Order: sequence, then structure tokens, then C-alpha cells
Amino acid sequence: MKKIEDIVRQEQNKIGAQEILMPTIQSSEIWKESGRYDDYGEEMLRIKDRQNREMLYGPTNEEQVTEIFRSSFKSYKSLPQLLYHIQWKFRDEIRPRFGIMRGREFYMKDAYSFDVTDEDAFYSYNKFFLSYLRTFKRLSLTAIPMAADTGPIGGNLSHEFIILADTGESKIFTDKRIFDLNSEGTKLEKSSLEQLRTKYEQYYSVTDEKFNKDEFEKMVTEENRLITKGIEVGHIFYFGDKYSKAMSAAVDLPGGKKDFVKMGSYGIGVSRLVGAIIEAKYDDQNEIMKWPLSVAPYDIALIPMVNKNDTSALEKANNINNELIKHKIDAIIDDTDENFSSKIKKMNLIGAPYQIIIGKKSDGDLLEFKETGGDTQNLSLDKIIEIITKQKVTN
Ligand code: 5CA
Repeated sequence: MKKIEDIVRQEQNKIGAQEILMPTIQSSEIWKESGRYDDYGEEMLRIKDRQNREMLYGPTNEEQVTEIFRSSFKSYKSLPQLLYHIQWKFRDEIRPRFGIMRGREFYMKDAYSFDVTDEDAFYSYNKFFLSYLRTFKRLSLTAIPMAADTGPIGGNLSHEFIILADTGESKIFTDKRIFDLNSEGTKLEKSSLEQLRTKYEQYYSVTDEKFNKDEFEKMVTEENRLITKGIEVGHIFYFGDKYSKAMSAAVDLPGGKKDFVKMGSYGIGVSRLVGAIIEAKYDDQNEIMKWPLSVAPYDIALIPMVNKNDTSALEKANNINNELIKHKIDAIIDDTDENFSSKIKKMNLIGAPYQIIIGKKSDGDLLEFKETGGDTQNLSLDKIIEIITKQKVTN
């Protein structure tokens, strides 16, 4: 999860967002100001401190960040501001399911944008749109932006980023051709970002709350229609001055007037992504989980044949590991004396994307190397290091 978090962070930084860290426990006062203290209902975990003040465990941070903004920024000259944090959230979900996929406590990246005009705010929205496509691509996922409902966050412009999975909880209606698109060549400039949005929005692609049968049939020819299920890994919203007006977050404009700032919010389910990647990458027929190298718990598994009387293969594994460390390749060594086939089974599930198998007769320079689930090749350690290093660079 920390590796996923790092990629999410890097892609936020690339669009100019700044990292902050807001607390998990919030005061009810700001939620009363926005009007959501009552609206949020049973999903909010409410607690009291020793002075009997009403507090809550944050399910999201629109109010908290608006509070920080209004006490820190007074002028249009400080805008835009793109602020994010990566922090635990709590929602007392009616139906927590599938472990980390829908947990009550979960880890989220949430970002918030502040602009003077709607036009600037859409530019900010589109920056996140691009950064989400880039983030999910680096996690080796195809996440499709779909027009979505805004629910308790509010506003009228919103996209969910969804990856296809039979176990997913979101029902989606889409034009298959959207899967052929990507964000390559898009620049962090207004017109290039607008083109990116237009490119995606030319194809019908919605979640069930937005589904309209007539529109779907009119816009998508029969052979391109896809009705399936997916996992929501990200969700972005534009809601203008919904919070800034209610909470008086205004800035001075050039002519001396003041105006409420225009805001959006942008979430990625960091802990949910761990489960989503497993759903996308697990091969249940062969019982093999191959993590994308960018977030794999280990780059490579070393699987030596070990028994009490002969530890030579284990020694060899240790020597290989020392060499790998020099090249910043992170290995896990299975040093147990279990039988070989159960070791392989276990390592196939742990999911390092590469394996080296070190049997009894494994002397000489060539090693039994394979991509997890692939065919064995006999290669020198130098060659193996070269292959993995090259893969790491492209990630
Ligand atoms: N304030 C907005 C954007 S920052 C917000 O909270 N959006 S959200 O409700 O859509 O959540 C953002 C992402 O968090 C979702 O796309 C989803 O990937 C993840 N998420 C939401 N609820 C849960 C949950 N109960 N368990 C795991 N992940 C969740």
C-alpha cells in the first residue's frame, strides 16, 4: 500500500498540488456551518471529548480544508491552490464488504482545489483528470472516467474512475471504444487538458445513477455497447461555491470586490486499490497473483531447495541477494524447508513478478529464471539484473 501511496503522491506533485496533513478527528462546528452535520447521517462516526464537545472521525475533508483555506488565504493572488493529503477516513458503512474494498476505516488521498472563476476551476479539475489517468496507468490498471452522481459531496460535475471487475459494486454502461484511449501527449496546459476531456467524453460512459436507456441506444451502436461491473478507484467532483459560501471562504478580487472561491474535490481509494489490483491481476485458474512491478511487495522471489543436510542452495540464494541489493532490486528469500511445490505455490501467491529457482543441481552461472506464471529461462545473474532494472525504469 505504501508503494501505491508513493505513486499517487508523485502524480499529485506533478500537477502542482501541495501535500498537507489534516487530522482524522474534526470538530462538529465546521460541519454545522456547511450544513452537512445532519445531512451525513448514520455514516458519520460521532464522538465526544471530555468537555462534552461534539467531534467526529472525518469521512472526508471539504469542511476541514475550507477552514484551513479561509484562515490562510485572503487574496486572488494566492490562487490557484491545490492541496491534498493522504489520511485515514472512517465511514460507518451499512454494508462493509470484501475487506479493504469497502471497509469502515480506509486510506484515501483527497485533494481540494480553490480558484477564483469557474473557468480556472475547470482547469484545476482537468489537471486532476489527467493525473488520475497517469496514476492508474502506472499501477498497470485501465481506469475509465465515467460521468457520475455526486451524492453527499454535492455539485453537478463529477467523474468516477472505474476498473472492470466482475466482483465490482458499480454497474457501468459504456462504449467499448473508450478503452482504446489514453492520456499520452497531453500537456499540463488549458487547451490540451480540455482536448483530453473532450476525447473521453465523446463516448457514452456512465454509472447506473446516470444511466439513460434512450441516450445509450442513440449514442452507442449495438456492437460497441458494454454493460458490466467495475470497481470505483477514484472520484472527482466540482461543486463551485457550495462550501465556500456556507463557510465564508472568500478572497479579494482585483477591483476591490470579494468573491467566494470555487472548489472541487478529488479522491483516490489508496487502500481499496490494493484489493482492486488483486482483482485485476489475480489468475484464479492457475492460482497466480502477479503484482505490477511498480507496486510489488518484492521485485523477485528467490526459491532455494533447502533441507537439513544441504544448505548450499540457500547460501547461493544469499549470495544472489547480495548482488541484487547492490542493484537496488528487492528480493524475498524463501528459506523454509517445505517441499518445493508448496514453496512455489506460496510464492506464486505472494506475487513478486519474477522468480529464481535454485535447485540442488543448480551450479554454474546460469540460473532458472522466470516471470511469475511464465516459462523458465536459463540466464546469467547479470542478464536477470539487466531485465529487471530496465522494467523498473519504464515504471
Ligand atoms: N471528498 C470526496 C473526494 S476527495 C470523496 O470523499 N469522494 S468519495 O466518497 O468518492 O471517496 C473517494 C474514494 O475513496 C472512492 O472513489 C473510493 O475509491 C474510496 N472509498 C470510498 N469509500 C470507501 C470505503 N468504505 N472503503 C474503501 N475505499 C473507499
